[in-house]
Amino acid sequence: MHPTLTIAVKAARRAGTVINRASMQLDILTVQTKSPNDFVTEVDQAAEAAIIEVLRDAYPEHGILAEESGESAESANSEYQWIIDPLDGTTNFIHGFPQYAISIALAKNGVLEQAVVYDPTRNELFTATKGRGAFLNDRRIRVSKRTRLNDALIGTGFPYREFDNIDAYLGMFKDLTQKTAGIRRPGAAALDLSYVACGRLDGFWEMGLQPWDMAAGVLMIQEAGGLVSDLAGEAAYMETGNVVAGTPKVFGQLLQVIQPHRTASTRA
Ligand code: 2AM
Ligand code: CA
Ligand code: CA
Ligand code: CA
Repeated sequence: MHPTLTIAVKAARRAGTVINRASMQLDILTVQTKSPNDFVTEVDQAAEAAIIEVLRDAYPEHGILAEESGESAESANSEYQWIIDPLDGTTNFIHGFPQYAISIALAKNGVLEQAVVYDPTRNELFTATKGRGAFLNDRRIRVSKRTRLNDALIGTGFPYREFDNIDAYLGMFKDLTQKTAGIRRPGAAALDLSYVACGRLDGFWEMGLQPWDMAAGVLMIQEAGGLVSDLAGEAAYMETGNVVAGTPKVFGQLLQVIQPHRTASTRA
């Protein structure tokens, strides 16, 4: 394993310990509301602090972009940036619904190089290094061999914030319920993307994501032989927050169903 990835895995496992311990006493959890429908707990913050401590110790000059603490002072000058979601799926976590993960990615000059997504409830560790493939624990993973949208199981996330996009989203949803084998909404985008990478899902789409929701999962899919784009079929997903992904064949068909539902504010 690349030494940088080893550090990222160490950071993710530390956060996993924090989260697993807290999951045993959810009754004493303090939930704060950042904005309507957007929750944060002391566990998100403690997990993020644990991750940043490990990364800073190893790479003090690297920049950091993390959900709960924002962008570090080093980010402006460093060619390296860590993109961190310390607890992806906070709503699930709060409810004891076991579908959440830690997501850590490293970008060099904006290009994703390393990725870790760790599911602490199942002890599943997804990793990827640019040009070196993707892994689940010690096993090499590939996207599924499914070729037809009709046979495909597709993951998604519902809009919860930018409700101006909801009609465009619901149009896509309505169409896809009739053109796929099924749609799943597990609730943690980083894990959903990792599930595409290992073939549990054949495709995925969501609108309004943040960079930390998708950075690690995107590299995971690419290194597993899948395709990722924004709604225009281009690569601006980190900027627009809209992402479409899948096996090479399913991806194209998914994009074709989605595209007619785009609006002026959701072109890409
Ligand atoms: P979070 O738990 O790290 O905030 C995509 O659905 C992403 O949106 C999730 O991975 C989740 O990341 C984020 N999100 C924030 N608030 C949400 C909510 N109320 N319902 C669903 N997802 C939410
Ligand atoms: Ca959040
Ligand atoms: Ca998230
Ligand atoms: Ca989070």
